[in-house]
Amino acid sequence: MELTRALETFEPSKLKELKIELTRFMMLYKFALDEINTKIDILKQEFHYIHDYNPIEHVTSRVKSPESILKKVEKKGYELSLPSIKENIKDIAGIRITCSFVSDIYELSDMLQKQQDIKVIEVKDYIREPKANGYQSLHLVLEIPIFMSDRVENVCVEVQIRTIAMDFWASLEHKIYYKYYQTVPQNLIDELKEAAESASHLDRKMEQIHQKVSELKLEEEPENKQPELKIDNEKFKLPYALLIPFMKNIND
Ligand code: 0O2
Repeated sequence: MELTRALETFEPSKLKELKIELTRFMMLYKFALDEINTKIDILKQEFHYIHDYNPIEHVTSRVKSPESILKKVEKKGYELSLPSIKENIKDIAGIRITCSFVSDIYELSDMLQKQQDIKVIEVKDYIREPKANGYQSLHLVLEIPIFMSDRVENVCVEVQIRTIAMDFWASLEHKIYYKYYQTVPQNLIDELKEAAESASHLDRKMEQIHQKVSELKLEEEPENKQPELKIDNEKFKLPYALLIPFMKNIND
């Protein structure tokens, strides 16, 4: 009630100024998400063309709502100002990538971390070291420059990379505990951890099967088949005459 009264006494021009400032602030995070999403999409397409296989199941992204930002500021006891929020809250822009296999997670993470315009601020590997409750995921905080009309701003994006099984567990764990403020009984904590271990076992099993099938596919490849390449679902046969000069270069 007090806040509503304070807002009523706020000069309209000041309120408008504040709204513009906040919009500019939030926009930066939206642009940072666009940049990283484009990078992920390029990696995904490149991977698909080269290896004829897509390591990414799906990608979701979100900008944290001002309400959630405020909650986090209060919970962590940060100063309530835009520079402090930018400095302290690294997950205002968040991307979640679901990969097919655990090895894809590390491959994708390496590819992102190697990009020249990306600065790695933090890596938390909850796959090698799962949280006490069983939560698994690879978390990266990446900083990317955003080129505005009059300035360059370095903006952080939190990237969470996990498998379908890890995502399944995390989504349901969140749903189960959402707005449950009591102490969780130990037997339920243990059962949830057991479920996370089962998810991890499933990941290992599926990856083993995937590797074995990939080896079988390689063995099956006919030796004399004319090579071809595929771009946007269009197949192009590669004439041997085109390949010979390249072969020479490789053999030199
Ligand atoms: P939301 O709504 O997903 O954004 P931080 O609070 O981020 O400063 P922390 O806990 O060290 O500090 O960060 P960490 O470990 O990198 O985890 C942050 C995010 O990971 C969480 O964001 C969740 O998305 C996810 N996460 C971490 N632990 C768990 C877990 O035990 N279960 C589930 N389901 N998700 C988890 P937010 O801000 O909590 O929420």
